[in-house]
Parts: sequence; structure tokens; C-alpha cells
Amino acid sequence: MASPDLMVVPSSWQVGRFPFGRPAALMGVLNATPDSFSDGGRHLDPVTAVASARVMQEAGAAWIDLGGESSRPGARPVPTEIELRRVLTVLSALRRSGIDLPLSIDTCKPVVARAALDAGADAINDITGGSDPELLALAAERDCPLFLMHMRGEPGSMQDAPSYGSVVDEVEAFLETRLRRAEAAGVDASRVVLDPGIGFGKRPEHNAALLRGLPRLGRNLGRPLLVGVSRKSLIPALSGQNLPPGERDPASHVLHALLAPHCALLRVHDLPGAASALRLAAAVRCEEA
Ligand code: HH2
Repeated sequence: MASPDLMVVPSSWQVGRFPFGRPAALMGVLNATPDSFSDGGRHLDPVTAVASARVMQEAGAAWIDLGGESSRPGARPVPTEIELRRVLTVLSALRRSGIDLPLSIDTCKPVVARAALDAGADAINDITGGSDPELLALAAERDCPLFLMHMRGEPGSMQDAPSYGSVVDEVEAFLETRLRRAEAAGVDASRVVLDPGIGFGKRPEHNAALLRGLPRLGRNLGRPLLVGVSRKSLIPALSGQNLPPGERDPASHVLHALLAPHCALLRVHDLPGAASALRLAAAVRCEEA
């Protein structure tokens, strides 16, 4: 058998009708919430949400990720009717105004996912990694792309002293298991994109180990990777600079430029800034180590 270093690792995939490849494309975050950790309140208003999505589209976004429930550390679940109202208001405004970018619905509730798919969403982004069999059954029924993320615990308590033996081994094993569970539920594995869940039940050193381990995760899992570091608290924790979320874009873009060769999709808040960072990185990327 070839040694892992000699194995051919795919650098492009077709996920349903959507191309994924490395270096990464960009997914713009639209949080239709009052309380998201960095942009809470901005995109509850459909007019503002459409304007932001247009900026993302013009800057070259490949995807929009729309959510109606914050998953920041300490967040409480939002009642289904409220989450539904938030996301459907913004989603129908986006589609009415001609924003036709591929869109994932960031939810773990099957009812919300189903309604969003009916209203024109293209994919499900599940931060619980497919914990709910009903959500997996829905993804199988619709044959849509399914983004499965690793989280330790749940948002309300996930940052209460998370600990791991080897975080990269454990996240890899979790994602492998969840990929198999999705397959067993009827989801075609070629529809699945995997995400190590930066900031979800992890301390700064766990996040750093996972980011360093992305090439290995990509190689061993054999699926495209989605990664979200934008504005997250690993930035002040690892840089030693105590910045509030609204001032973390430049540092986020340093990470985006570094991570782009190792994943297929980067989930970002400031899409024009991230696009510039990726262009700059691509212009100077060395061909050989
Ligand atoms: N991060 C957040 C939410 N959803 N989904 C995936 N697949 N990966 C992520 O890293 C990820 C995610 C958290 O960021 P944000 O949506 O900006 O904040 P909030 O959860 O407070 O709305």
C-alpha cells in the first residue's frame, strides 16, 4: 500500500451539482439573529440582509450560509417558530431580489431545514453533525449537500472546560462516524462536506491543533472540508491581542489566507476582505516547499 504521503488526495469534488475544490472558495455568513456573536441584529432586517448578500455576491462568494439561531458559547435554543420566521423572511427576500447564490441553511431543526429547502435553500449546514435522524432522512430525501460539523456538547455549555486526549484523532473519528451514519440513513456520501467545528467545545490549543491538522483530516476523511474561523475567539487567544469580535477581520484574513490551500470552503463574515486576502495569498504562493 502507498504510504499516506504518496496517496493521491483529491483536490476537487462535485457535491451534487456544486463544485468544491482547493484552494478554498468563500461562504458568506448571514445571521438573521439578534444575538450572533459578531453580527447580531444586522441581518434580521431583510433589506440589510439583501444588501450584504449583494456585496458578498459581487466580491465572489460561492455560497451564503443563512442562520436564524446563534450558536455562540452560552447561547440558548430558539423556538422553532421564531427561527422559521427569521430565516424565511430573509431567504424569500434574497430570492425575490435575484440573489441566486447557492445557499445553505444553518440549522439543526428538521422543520426549519425542510421549510428553507422548500423556499429555495440548496444545502443543510448542521452544526450537530447529523445528530437528529430526521434531519439525515430529510437530506437523503432531498439529495442535497449536507455539511456536518463536529461539536463537543451543545452551545449552552460547550466551553465549560472541554478536554481531549488527541483532539485531531477524536474529531477525525467523530466526522468519520457521522459520515457513515449519514450514509446509513440514505445520504449519498458524495453529498457530504465535513467541518472540524472551530470554537465548538474547544480551547484555543484544540483549535490550533485542528487547523494544523487540516491536511491530515482532508487526506484521511476524503471529503471536502468547510472551516469557520472568522472573528472567533481563537484569534485574541492565539495572537495575544485582546480584540473585540468587530475588530478581528484583519487577523481572520491572515488565517483565511493560510488555510485556503487546505480546505474547500471558508465561512467568513467580511467577504470582500477575505477575497482580497485569498487573491494576495494565491499571487505569492510557493509552488514547492
Ligand atoms: N460557526 C458558526 C455557526 N455555524 N457552521 C459551520 N459549518 N462551521 C462553523 O464554524 C460555524 C457554523 C458560528 O459563527 P456565527 O454564525 O457567525 O455566530 P453565531 O453562532 O453567534 O450566530
